Amino acid sequence: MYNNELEHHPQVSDHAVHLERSGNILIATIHNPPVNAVGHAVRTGLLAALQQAQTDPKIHALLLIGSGNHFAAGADIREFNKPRQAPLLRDVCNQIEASNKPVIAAIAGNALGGGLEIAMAAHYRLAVRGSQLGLPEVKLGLLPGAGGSQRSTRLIGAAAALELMLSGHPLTAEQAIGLGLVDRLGRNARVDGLAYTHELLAKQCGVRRSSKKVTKLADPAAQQAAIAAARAKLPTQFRGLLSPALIIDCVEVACEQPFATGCQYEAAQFQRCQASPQHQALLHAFQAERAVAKLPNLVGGTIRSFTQVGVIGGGTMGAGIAVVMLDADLYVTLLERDKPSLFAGLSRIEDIYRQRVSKKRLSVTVAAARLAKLRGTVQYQILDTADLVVEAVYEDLAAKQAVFRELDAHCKPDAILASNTSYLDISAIAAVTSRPQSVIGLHFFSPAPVMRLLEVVIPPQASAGVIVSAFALARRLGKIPVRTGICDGFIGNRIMSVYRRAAEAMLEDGASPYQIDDAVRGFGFAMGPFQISDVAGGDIAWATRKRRAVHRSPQERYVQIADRLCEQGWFGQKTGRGWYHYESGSRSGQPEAAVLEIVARERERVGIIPRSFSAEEIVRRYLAAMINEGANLVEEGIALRPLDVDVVLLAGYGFPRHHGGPLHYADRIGLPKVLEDIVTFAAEDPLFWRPSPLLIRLVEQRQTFASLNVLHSSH
Ligand code: 3H9
Repeated sequence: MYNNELEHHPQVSDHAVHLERSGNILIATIHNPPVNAVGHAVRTGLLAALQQAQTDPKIHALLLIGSGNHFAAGADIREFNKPRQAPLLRDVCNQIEASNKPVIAAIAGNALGGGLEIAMAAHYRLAVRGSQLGLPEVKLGLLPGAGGSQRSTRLIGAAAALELMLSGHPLTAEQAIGLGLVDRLGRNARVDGLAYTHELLAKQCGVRRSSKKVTKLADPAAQQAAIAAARAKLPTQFRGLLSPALIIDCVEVACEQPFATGCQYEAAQFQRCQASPQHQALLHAFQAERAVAKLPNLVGGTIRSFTQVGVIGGGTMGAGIAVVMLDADLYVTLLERDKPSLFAGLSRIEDIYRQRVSKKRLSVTVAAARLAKLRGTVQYQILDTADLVVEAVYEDLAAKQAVFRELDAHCKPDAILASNTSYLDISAIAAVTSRPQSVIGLHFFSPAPVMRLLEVVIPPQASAGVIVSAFALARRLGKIPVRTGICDGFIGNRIMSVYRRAAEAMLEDGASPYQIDDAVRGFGFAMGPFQISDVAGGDIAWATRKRRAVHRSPQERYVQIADRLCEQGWFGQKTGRGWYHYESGSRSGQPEAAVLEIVARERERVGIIPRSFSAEEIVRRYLAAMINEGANLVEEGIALRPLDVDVVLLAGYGFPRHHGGPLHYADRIGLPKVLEDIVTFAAEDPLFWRPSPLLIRLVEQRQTFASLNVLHSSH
């Protein structure tokens, strides 16, 4: 057995790459938890392994594996903003390929980015079934920078390489073998890797250099067609993005130029990407999405386990939440007030699974297994074993309090009681129970199974155990949890109501809804505010405006145009008319002359002479409103850090990821500039454009929002 032959050689073992010998094979294990990122120590360790393999005549081959659940998840992103330290990954890969003794990579878990580049530089590749092989650099605004674009094109051809690099999605081992990216499937990286290496040695297979492989490039016309097809998609799929365009260029060079020229070209493009604001923004988004799940100010608390979940209310939101729970393998009991509502709720859930099956996103068997964990009830006592209950009834404090009184009476003492309210005071809901420490807000976004954001609303009474459990649950549900304190609208909806008001003011002052939507899309949002209103239903925001009317200051500028539309029954897509009109059943709207007439009449009524707006000014005002309110939320302690605001807008409101979120973007354009804009706008509406005290302070101290992220994260 190969395992019994293992010898350990601590004298050559580097901290991040363990070396051991198995007969005439040197095994190098990348060990850099949590994800085996290829940092400086790993690169140095790999070179030491190569050196050992080259110089020791008893070694005939080098086997590369990873420890834990990963082969290697890519270059170490923590080194990105530091000076580069030799050896560079590109040189390590080239030396691996140049080895005179066969190098075999045996992949288990993730081989991503630089991790896959190492594997592609090796002479042979084995992958454990189910492992993931990908080049996700594009998601960080980068491209493979260690020869990956050149080797992948040679190994799998331009079309597959482009798909791998432009999508950033990993291939499974099974897909990778189909493409020729790996040579062998296995069950265990070490055991099967050793067996494969022995087999290669026995057959005297020798080295096989990826850079020399030409068979996949044999048909230049096919490669060019793949490149042209990818370029044609740039304006629609990757509008305004740098790295996708450069990835295509690199593939083209790989098809036409010698390997060394291609690598030089790739290195130059990698550096261009690395220096771009897009990379900084995407890196910030990646790191911020992980940082939000950390709660630096929280002490203690034990994570509870979840098996059974109750969901109160089977409307769109409740049904969606039930699906999220079922998808996470939890047992779900849906409670409704009467049998007809219960049947309607249960069939909504079934419909979601039916659609997934018909779209081939889920197999019939898996859908059936998930639905088998669902039951319905109209009696609260059935929820006595639930570990968590999420209430999703309509937004009415009294109705929610009534639900929580029932839950308090029937749920077990350590159950977590959560409300999905999108603006009500959770403390007032908790107050009707005998256990306010167990009450929390879990604000899902619609459609709940799709949207990754989960605002975790934390009332002051909530216990540490409840909070950490909610965050642990979010991870299990595949959501990005962001802590928020209590205020009307929490982080996301509060900011949205402000930038919507900025958009409506521009509308009344002279911009058309179509011009505003266009400008906002031009910045990178998928939709503008008026399109979103049509999708969400104008009646929802109308109800909120009516609710807030009693608290509205008479001095506040209130634009009534949206109300005029709603009074006509024009609520958007669902009524076939809103800011746009929709041909029967169509989801794409057309500008509506009648809307422009209403807008003109309203301007006349309030005595506004319309003026023109450039797209640039529209975006500047829209974002200034967003940034200012984001700063207010941090100042008030509703959001823990600026990065929490960024993640809410990125994960829940379609803020373009390559701008990193509103507060990251504000840092980039410069806070003095943002403040100057707000002060200028304030001349026309001082109540709305009140600069946030935090923004003023940061400008005075010549600081950035990012400085507050660092402060809080190091607690
Ligand atoms: C690249 O390779 C460039 C090269 O082509 C060229 C170079 C010249 N480095 O996501 P998780 C941390 S670009 C350092 O929660 P999961 C992460 O921050 C890179 N750290 O786990 C977190 O830390 P913390 C291309 C990293 O199981 C912890 O690991 N590669 C890195 O849900 C756990 O992460 C990628 O883009 C890294 N590369 O998912 C892959 N990756 O606990 C990026 C993660 O302190 N990574 N961390 O918050 C991923 O996609 C996921 O992390 C992965 C695991 C799927 C691996």
